[in-house]
Amino acid sequence: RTRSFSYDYESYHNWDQIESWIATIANKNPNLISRLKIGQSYEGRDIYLLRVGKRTGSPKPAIFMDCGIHAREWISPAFCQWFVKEAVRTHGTDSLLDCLLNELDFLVIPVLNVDGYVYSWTEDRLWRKTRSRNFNSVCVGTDPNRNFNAQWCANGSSNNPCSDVYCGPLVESEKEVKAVADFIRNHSSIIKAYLTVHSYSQKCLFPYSYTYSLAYNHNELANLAQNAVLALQSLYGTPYTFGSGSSSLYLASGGSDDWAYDLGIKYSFTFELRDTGKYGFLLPESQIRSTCEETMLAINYIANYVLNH
Ligand code: ING
Ligand code: ZN
Repeated sequence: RTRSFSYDYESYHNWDQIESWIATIANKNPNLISRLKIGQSYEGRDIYLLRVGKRTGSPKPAIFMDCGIHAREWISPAFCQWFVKEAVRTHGTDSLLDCLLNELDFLVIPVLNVDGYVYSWTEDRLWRKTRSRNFNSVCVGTDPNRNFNAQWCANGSSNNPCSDVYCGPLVESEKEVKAVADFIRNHSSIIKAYLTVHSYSQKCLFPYSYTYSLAYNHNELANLAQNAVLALQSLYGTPYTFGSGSSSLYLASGGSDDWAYDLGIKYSFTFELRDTGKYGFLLPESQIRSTCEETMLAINYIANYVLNH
């Protein structure tokens, strides 16, 4: 009832390949996947969202997940593609993911910062930001994960367009950020969890990053993150830590997970996938499979928890 096709999930793919993958996987699996365009990038590329879940006729809760906010973190889009592939592959097998897809939808953005992703393939492998032009500066781009409306442009961000953590000229100035924020606002009643996938440092983070203050359900988030990390580690023993962004990584305002949390999505997590710095953003393709397999366990754990709470 689902149809697979040949695609190498253990290689990194350029945007042209990912864009055609998005079309194909949606077209071949209409009972499980639908494709939406949620907006366009600064350079005019389409931003896609895949809704993954079984059609039931009644409205379902949803878990939102984006990949590729930062251009150079190539393992992130590889993971979102792996996740969708696993939904197709395990359809009808009574696996945990298959059962979850009876009850909820995953709303998956395989690559959010499409212009930056293209640039990281063609010009600068370590590019992070968007590709929007800046007024009165030769420097290009805004950090999309400093551009959300969460104490925008305060601690851990810069108002210098040449900085890699430039917050942008205005909140949601980036078309990519505006597109995802509008989508989430318009679907906030069904979205029960927000997940965003980055690399690297092997961490499961939750609000807040913009302050050292604790989230009101901090203990629940810490417990959930701990169990998600334990599930992940059960496969290959990959060491992961967890905690609020500010205490576990650094103070950073304008991040998407803090914004989603303050909008009312009480389960909001940033995953920082492999590794811890040996290869950093240049994670070898030989680690895609193991990284994605272990991460699936954490995502499935969180989804199952959220569905039952
Ligand atoms: N890390 C994130 C960053 O944007 C983060 C960490 C998470 C910041 C949540 C703010 C909010 O810096 C990477 N690797 O991009
Ligand atoms: Zn990142």
